[in-house]
Amino acid sequence: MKTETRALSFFELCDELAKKQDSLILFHTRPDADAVGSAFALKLIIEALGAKAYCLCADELPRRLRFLTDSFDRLDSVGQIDSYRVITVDCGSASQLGSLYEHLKPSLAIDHHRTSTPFCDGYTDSAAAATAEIIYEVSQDLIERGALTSLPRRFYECVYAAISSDTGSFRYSNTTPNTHRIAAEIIARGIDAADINHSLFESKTLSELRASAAATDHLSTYIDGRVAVVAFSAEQLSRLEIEREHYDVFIDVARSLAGAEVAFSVRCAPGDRYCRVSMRSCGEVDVSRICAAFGGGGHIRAAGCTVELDDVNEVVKRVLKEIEKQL
Ligand SMILES: [Mn+2]
Repeated sequence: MKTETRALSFFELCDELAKKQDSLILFHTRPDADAVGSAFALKLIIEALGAKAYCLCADELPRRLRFLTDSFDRLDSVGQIDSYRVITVDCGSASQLGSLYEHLKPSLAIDHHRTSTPFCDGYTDSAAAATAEIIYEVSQDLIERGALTSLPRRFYECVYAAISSDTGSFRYSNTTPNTHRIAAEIIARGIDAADINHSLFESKTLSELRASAAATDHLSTYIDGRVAVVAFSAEQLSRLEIEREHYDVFIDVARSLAGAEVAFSVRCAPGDRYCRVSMRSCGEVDVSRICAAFGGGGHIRAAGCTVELDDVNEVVKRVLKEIEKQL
């Protein structure tokens, strides 16, 4: 494993991506719209340059993101992998690549996570609300240089969906004037932003709505209501028949409780020997520091970690103890 990694400047990133080079684009497990949107937008840039590109993930495409693409590419259909440049997007650590990291060694990482463990040379901009903001800026630079003439409408739809998703439809504190500027430029191109936002936020399956109702039932508060928690054991999740791809609603329910400064969800999925923790801050608490204490990371107001224990109550206790230090 390479120990020395180099942080690229934005111009070096653009120089690298201006090369016509066949590429594999990897993104994190449990993919979200920023991971998928950034990867497919980058694929369209590389294809516009005249090279081949494949988007790979260790997990399946979640049903709710199928409006962005039909499917991911498969490693076994790529052929001779040695001839490809390997790029990661929206991925803060090698472990987030899952099983792909056993087969592929990335040479370029493009990311916006504040706490990240570099695993190869890369460009990180933690001021970017989404990795797709970086991909968009690169595309504009390549157009200015004359390396690219135009990009398909799909490119702009992917970037818009990624940014809207990571900003909670421009509501979260990571939303900047630059985020709105990029969104405005994209909408001016005639994409259907309302339709994308409907797919992202307003179209839920019955099972997802049931997951949300169960999360509301399981909501607890601690430290005078300053901390909101939704926790599910493996046994509860299988009894309630909540599907894996809807686990994300737990943190959304917890963070919507008025007065909560910190919200977190803990769940042990059926068959897992560990708990997954998602955390959000609505106040001063830096949740990336709390998650870093458990080997995870993320952003100041949105972070996560994995705790190698299947006892959900014990994990809630340990996380609360860490939060108390900052409250
Ligand atoms: Mn992201």
